[in-house]
Amino acid sequence: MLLEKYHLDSHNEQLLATHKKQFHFLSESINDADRIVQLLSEFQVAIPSWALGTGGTRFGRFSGGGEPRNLEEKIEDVGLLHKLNQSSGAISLHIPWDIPENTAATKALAAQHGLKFDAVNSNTFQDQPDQEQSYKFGSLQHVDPAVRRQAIDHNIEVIRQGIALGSKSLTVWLSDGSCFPGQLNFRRAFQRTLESLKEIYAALPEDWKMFVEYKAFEPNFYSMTVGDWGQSLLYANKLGPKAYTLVDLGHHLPNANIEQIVSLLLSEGKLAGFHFNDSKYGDDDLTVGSINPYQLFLIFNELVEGMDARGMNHANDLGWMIDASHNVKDPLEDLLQSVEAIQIAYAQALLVDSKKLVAAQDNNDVVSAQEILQNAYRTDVRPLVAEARLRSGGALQPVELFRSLGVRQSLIKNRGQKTVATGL
Ligand SMILES: [Mn+2]
Repeated sequence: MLLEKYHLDSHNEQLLATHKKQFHFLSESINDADRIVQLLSEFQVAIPSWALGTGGTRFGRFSGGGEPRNLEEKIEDVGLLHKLNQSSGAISLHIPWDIPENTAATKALAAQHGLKFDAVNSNTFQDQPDQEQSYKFGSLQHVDPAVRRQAIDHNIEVIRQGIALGSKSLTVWLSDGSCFPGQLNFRRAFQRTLESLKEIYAALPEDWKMFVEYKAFEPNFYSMTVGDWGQSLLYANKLGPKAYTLVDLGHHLPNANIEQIVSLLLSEGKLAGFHFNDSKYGDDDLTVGSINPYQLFLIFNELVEGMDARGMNHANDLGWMIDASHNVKDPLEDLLQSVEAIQIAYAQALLVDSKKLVAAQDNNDVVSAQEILQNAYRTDVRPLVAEARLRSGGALQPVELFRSLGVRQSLIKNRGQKTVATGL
């Protein structure tokens, strides 16, 4: 074990006095500190199996050393994160990058680390070595029924794998679309995709959800067949009550008002959940909160407002997952930063005085409305997040402990310098 309980205890012991001072100071200046800490403790963010190695770009990939070599090691890495922050209690598998060879053993290993299986993700955006039909011109939209059949069967197989693991949702992200005008008949491509999705939907167990993820561009650059939330919502509405729209923060055109999209999807009861990341230009997949933390806060503000309006449970009624990866950071340190950024934005959103905000809105008091939001956003809530970790048995400063224990060095020693995690 790279991280034992006594490591956590002695780390927390050293930081405890300073932390307590900061926590008490903050608790006295806000309402409901204990309630916020409790909600933070309950809030779990799923870690995708493909984020545990270096992401790379189309120009290259620089392995970081000690990357997990198989599914078991990926589960161990997520277990390590969860031990540090007590907020990463789920893993999301991508199939066929991660196919459990022995489902019972995989499940048992995850349970040993306190992990559940979040949404399972299908992949019809690249060809696998042994596959008969090519996805070069799309999958569920393809003009050839044999290609569509293969893509549908793959999704149904992913559902089957998910059932065995105890997962409850399937995320479908399609790269289908076109690169040039005239290449595709939009209406017919939509219809074919819908018919394919209907077959997959029919294979969902009763208590499952299907998440239809959209993306504005890339790898297709003229049209995407599920290109925005309107198209995703069309599919979800036509499919039925188990189908929802999934929002990936990086999948919009620049300057899109994502918080408004979230608000409306929530009020329609069609928001599935989130893929968190951050971006400067496009689908940059950068660390959550690293570029635009105010936007993240505004999104959480709509989430909290919208979920409360519908009486939803913040922790369980939507799917929360990180979908980020890149070349330059230690993937585990990066994930710790992402989870913390999510918790900070959530805690700030919980601080918003919603009654006062409604009163300001009803009086067209624009200045007060902005003050209310920014008072919450400018509160340093990190002591609340740290207190939630402390009460749950995690580390006060996860990245610091990760570094001081030399976890990466141990992983390199155990797994080797030149390991490559499965993925793109
Ligand atoms: Mn995504």
